[in-house]
Amino acid sequence: MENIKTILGKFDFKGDLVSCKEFGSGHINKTYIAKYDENGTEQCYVVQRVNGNVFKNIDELMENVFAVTSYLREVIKQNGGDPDRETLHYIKTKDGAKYYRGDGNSCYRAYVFVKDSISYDFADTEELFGASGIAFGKFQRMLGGFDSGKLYVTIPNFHNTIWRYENEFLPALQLDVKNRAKNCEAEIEFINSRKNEMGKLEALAASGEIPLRVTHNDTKLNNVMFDKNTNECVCVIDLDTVMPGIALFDFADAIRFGASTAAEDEADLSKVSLNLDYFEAYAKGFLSEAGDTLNECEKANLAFASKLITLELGMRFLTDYLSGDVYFKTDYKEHNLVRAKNQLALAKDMESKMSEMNSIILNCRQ
Ligand code: ADP
Ligand code: GN1
Ligand code: MG
Repeated sequence: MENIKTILGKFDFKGDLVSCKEFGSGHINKTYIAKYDENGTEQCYVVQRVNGNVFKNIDELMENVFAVTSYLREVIKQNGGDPDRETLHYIKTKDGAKYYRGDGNSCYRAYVFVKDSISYDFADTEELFGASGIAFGKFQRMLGGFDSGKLYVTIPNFHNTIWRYENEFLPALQLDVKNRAKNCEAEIEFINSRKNEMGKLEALAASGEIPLRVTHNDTKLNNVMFDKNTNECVCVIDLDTVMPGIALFDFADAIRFGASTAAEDEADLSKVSLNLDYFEAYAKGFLSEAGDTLNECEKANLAFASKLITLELGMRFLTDYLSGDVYFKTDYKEHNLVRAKNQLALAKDMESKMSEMNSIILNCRQ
C-alpha cells in the first residue's frame, strides 16, 4: 500500500509537511492529522482512509457530503456565522477530484482541521453534553430546507432495526462461524424477546406519520467539535452517514453514547446506566433548536427511540461478534461481545426509566 506521505502529496494542501499522525477513536475509518507550515503559519488537515467494506459507493458518499456542506455554508453565511469553522471544508485533490483512489481500491479524502477545536469521548459535565444537543439540533434545523430525496442512501437500512434483526442478526446467529453463540445465550434471548418492538418507527415512517428528513445517523459526542478554549460547540463532523432518515435516531444515538454513565465498551456492567440529568440536558439543547422542526409523533417517540437504538447497537455489536469481528475495529478478542453486553444493559436500564424519560421530554416541550 502507498505510504501516507504519497497520499498527502495528492491533495491540494498549502505549505510544507511537518508531521502526520494517526488520530481519533472512530470504529470505521482511519484518520490522520497532517500539519503543514506555510511561511511560518501552521495549517492542519484531516486525511481519512474511508472504509470500503462499510461504504460501498464512495462516489455517492462524497456527492452527499459535498452537497450537504455546500448547502450548510450558505445557511451559515445567511445567519452571519463563519462557514469555515461551522461546517467541514473538504479539500479536493490536485486533479480536482473529491477523493483520491489509491492502491488496492483504498480511498482517501481530506478536509481542513477545525482550528482550536477538540472532540470528547465523554462529557464531564451535563452542560457540555447539552451543548452537543444544541449542535445536533441546529444541524437538523439548518438542513430543514434541504430536500432529503436529493441524497444518496449510502448504507441502506442503516437504522432499520427490524431489518437488521432479520437480515443480519438471525443469519449471523444461524451461521455462527466462530462457534461463539454458546458464549452469549442470555444476550441472544434478550434481543429475540424484543423483536416485536423493533419495527415500530419504520412502521410510523411507512404510514407517513414520521417524515424522512436529512439526518446525520451517527451522532456520537465525538462527532462534534468544541472550541478548545470556551467549550462551545463549533461544528458537526463525520458526515459519511448523512442520508434521508428518521430524525429521532439522531436524538437517540447521541443519548445512547453520551448519556450513559460508562463508556460504550465498559466491561463492568454495574457502571452502565442512563444518566437522567444528562438525558434532560441533551433534550433541552436539541429541542431548543430542532423542536419546531419535529412533529408531534416524532416528539412522542424520542424516549422510545433512545432505547430502540441502544438495543440496535447491542444487536449490531453482537452480530459482528458472531460473524468473527468483520465490521467494527476491535482492540481485543471479546471486544464486540463486551460492547454488546454493555449496550443491552443500557437498553434494559432505559426500559426501567421509560416513564421518567417521557416526563422529561414532556417538560422540555412546554
Ligand atoms: P470516524 O468515522 O472514524 O469516527 P471522524 O470523521 O469522526 O472519523 O474523525 C475521527 C476524529 O478525528 C474525530 O472524533 C475528531 O476528533 C477528529 N476530526 C475529524 N475531523 C476533524 C476536523 N475537521 N477538525 C478537527 N478534528 C477532526
Ligand atoms: C461507528 O465511525 P464511528 O465510530 O463514528 C458506526 C456507528 C455506530 C458507532 C458505535 C458507519 O461510528 O453506526 O453507532 O460506530 N458507524 C458506521 O460507536 O457503522
Ligand atoms: Mg466519528
